[in-house]
Amino acid sequence: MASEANSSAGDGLKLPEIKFTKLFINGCFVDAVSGKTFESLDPRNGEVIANIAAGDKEDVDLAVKAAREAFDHGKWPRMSGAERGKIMMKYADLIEQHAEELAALECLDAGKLFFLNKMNDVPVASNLVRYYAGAADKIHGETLKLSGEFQGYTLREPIGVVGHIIPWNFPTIMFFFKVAPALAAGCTMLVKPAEQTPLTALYCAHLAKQAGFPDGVLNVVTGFGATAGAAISSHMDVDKVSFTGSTEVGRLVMEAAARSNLKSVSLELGGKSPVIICDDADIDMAVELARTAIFYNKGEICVAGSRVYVQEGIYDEFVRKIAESCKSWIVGDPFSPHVHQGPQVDKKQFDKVLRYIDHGKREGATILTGGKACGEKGFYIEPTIFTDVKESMLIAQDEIFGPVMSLMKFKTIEEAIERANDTRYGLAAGIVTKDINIANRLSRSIRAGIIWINCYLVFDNDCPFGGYKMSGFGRDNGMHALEKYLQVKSVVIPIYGSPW
Ligand code: TXE
Repeated sequence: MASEANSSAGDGLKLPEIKFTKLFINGCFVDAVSGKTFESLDPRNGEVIANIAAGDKEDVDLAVKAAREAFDHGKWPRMSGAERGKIMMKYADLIEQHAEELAALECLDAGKLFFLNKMNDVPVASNLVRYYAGAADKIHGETLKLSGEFQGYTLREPIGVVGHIIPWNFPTIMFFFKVAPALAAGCTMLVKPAEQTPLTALYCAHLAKQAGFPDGVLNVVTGFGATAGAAISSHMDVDKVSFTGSTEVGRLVMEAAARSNLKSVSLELGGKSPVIICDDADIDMAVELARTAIFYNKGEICVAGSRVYVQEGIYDEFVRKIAESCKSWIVGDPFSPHVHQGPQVDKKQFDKVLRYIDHGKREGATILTGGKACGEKGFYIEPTIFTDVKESMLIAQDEIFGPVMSLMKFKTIEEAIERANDTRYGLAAGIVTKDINIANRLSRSIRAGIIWINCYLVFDNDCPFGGYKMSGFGRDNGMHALEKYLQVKSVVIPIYGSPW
């Protein structure tokens, strides 16, 4: 189970030992049926971190069988919500106690900043589990006064066996975005982490065992999308698939669900989010906000503020200041506390981002800062800003998923609304203004699932998150996420005895 990685990280931190590399099915770590493995790579240098079990259809079948048995005959869906909540609270404590190790694994596997993982991502995960643990005993239906001499009530029951297919940009948070509400609802499940970042999901499976979840409730099948992922979305015995990833694969997941058993589907997909900065904005604050909105997590975040619209009165000053501010944005080893931006997750994403940068140059946009790879090895890219961008350009339409901002000038609020909505996506938007009327008008007019006014990237357990348009449907976080994992059953009873 153990394997070797590089023994040192930036600033003298010791790299974590990799203890879990096998599939987690029915409470045990097991090899893939085929015996095959795949390499998980360190994005700092492209070197192999560990060989991970490559799950395929047969392994998905075994995990679904375990989850089905745990759902149909096991304790988990039949326990009181309070009992489920108690085990989940223990799980949250364990996640918190292992924050250092989880943060380091995430850094190694995904190139995400170690200190942010530890201070943000892991606490977000444990708090999510606590939030839904608290909700587990508050799932109730309605009483219904029906016409005629009947009364009724609704039951909200767990939807069944859930398949969660998750991406690599926030591996730990995504795991719990999906797993925590589904556990609270009483579902059983399997998770397929992204092939780029399997390590924290396996570690979290081990912690689930320690927390005392019955075997089969939570299974993890590592492997590739076209094999393990597709086996989940087309499985006849999976009741729901919850997916976060690309719009292209979201479409495949929905098609597979339709072709198999019409399982319920929720999709959280890509984005091309606008940040609108009005003439009355505090420019320094707006610069800081816009910079973080795009470069946070190296731009590998579905809500990245990749299109920045600045009103003409402050445009020139904004351009000057944001170019200046990029000089202090440090790209380097994500284990170092001084670094703001680590490497892109893998060579495929690195090449994709560089291709878009080249395309932007060829389309006639102007490079204000960055524009190329940096470092001798690994997948590092300079924070890049384009000016002279038009909506018709590919860099203004496609989700680049890297540290690349398109900066544009606008005149009127009507124009800003029109251009902000000129996208097939609708995940998030930012507005910077001191005028409450403009803020209200913009927030009502922009078609996106979350609008941040004078802030950006503010998430909360209680704040629903998901997309409009081709950014998908269904919500993570908040009580809305719990709904995704519940069915409503109506029960009807005559008031004065059976009429038949
Ligand atoms: O995503 P995929 P990729 C966007 C972003 C990025 C692009 C490509 O623009 O550059 O997608 O990234 C699994 N059936 N986002 O190629 O392929 C896969 O194994 C079932 C936005 O990595 O969508 C992984 O677990 N599953 C996004 C998950 O889907 C399949 C986060 C996501 O991978 C499958 C990530 C299939 N046929 C990328 N093919 C966000 N919304 O945050 C793949 N998968």
